[in-house]
Amino acid sequence: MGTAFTQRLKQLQEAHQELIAKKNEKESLGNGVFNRYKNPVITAAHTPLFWRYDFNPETNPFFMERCGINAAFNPGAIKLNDKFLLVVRVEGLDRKSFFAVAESDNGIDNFQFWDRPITLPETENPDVNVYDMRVVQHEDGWIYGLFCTERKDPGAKQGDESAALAQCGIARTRDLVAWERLPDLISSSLQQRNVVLHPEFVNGMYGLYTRPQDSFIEAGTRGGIGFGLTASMEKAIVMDDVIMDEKRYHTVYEVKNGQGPAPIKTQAGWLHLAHGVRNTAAGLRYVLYMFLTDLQEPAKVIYKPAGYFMAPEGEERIGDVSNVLFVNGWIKDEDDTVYIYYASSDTRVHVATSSIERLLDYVINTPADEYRSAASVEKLNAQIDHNLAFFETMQKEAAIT
Ligand code: M1P
Repeated sequence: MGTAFTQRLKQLQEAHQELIAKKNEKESLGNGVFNRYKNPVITAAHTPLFWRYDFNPETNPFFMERCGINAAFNPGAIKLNDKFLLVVRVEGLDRKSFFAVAESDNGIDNFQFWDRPITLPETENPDVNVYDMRVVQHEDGWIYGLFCTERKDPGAKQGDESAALAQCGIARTRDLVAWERLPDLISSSLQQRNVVLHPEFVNGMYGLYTRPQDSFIEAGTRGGIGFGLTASMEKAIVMDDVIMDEKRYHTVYEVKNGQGPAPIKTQAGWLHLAHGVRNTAAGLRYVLYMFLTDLQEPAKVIYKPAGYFMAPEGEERIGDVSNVLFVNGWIKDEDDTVYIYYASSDTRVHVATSSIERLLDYVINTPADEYRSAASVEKLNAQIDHNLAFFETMQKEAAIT
């Protein structure tokens, strides 16, 4: 074994170890709703070296990368056996994504990938690309993974090598190791991304959040988050989904939107996290927003703050697809801490923490969008009046004592 090989191997191992062992810290102050953390929790560099390098000096004398990883982002999330587990979308240099599990004891740092990526069985119609798995512990006892399966559009014009069909793939597992593939969702739309399983039965049926689109990129006429029921996940069919949260002019979700992870059940309703997309001169901008739905009717929105909950900041703005925050995984811990695993610019994964109490306060007490600048000024004046009255009371009380 040459010295150069040994030295490079040692340096790479040390750098990898240092990255995995790095402690994460909350960013100071924040907005009171959630706390960001300083370091991304998963990057392409977190993937094991033995995935990327051939360790045999005879077959890899320069110790060069053989199977490079481009990005690690958009993870599903679940807590199992006291471990925080992320089902990460890992993308190779060949642009193909696959799923791999990374685990941590505390949910904020030291995420380490399991030795092997997930071997996901295929249907008789092989997937070309799979991504963005929503992992849901359903009350039927299975853990379901719903993800986007993408294939070339069979109707593409000759020479068009980019037209694609996105559909919802479905698999289930007990342990995230062995997966059973079920048939893809049959739905009302030829394009179906961001499909999410509701964690409880609704009137004895499985509830699915959908996102029908007219084309691969464009939401078109039926844009919005839909909701529909299916009797079985072994042959899931939703033909009559209704749009429960629509795209709307001059909002942060005017171009399209999509359900994030499965909603969290709270005393006040189902807490939802979603992404909204708008167009700008610099291209599409993806931000996260929240809303609350009725406990008995999970498709009925009862509170929805105006604007975004979280938008890309600092280095989050830059990546393979810049100006994007996307989320498909969060974990509510036993103490009601909520760990939000969001990805930035289709490149890396971050964590932000909050609590059910804070998120409910945010979603219930943040004013709703009234869709006009003048209404926004009215809202602001109402808050200013409220504060001035409060300051006056405080001053009077201080004068008396
Ligand atoms: O590139 C941003 C995101 O674009 C898609 O999301 P949507 O279907 O809402 O446009 C997905 O490909 C997602 O993975 C990606 O992060």
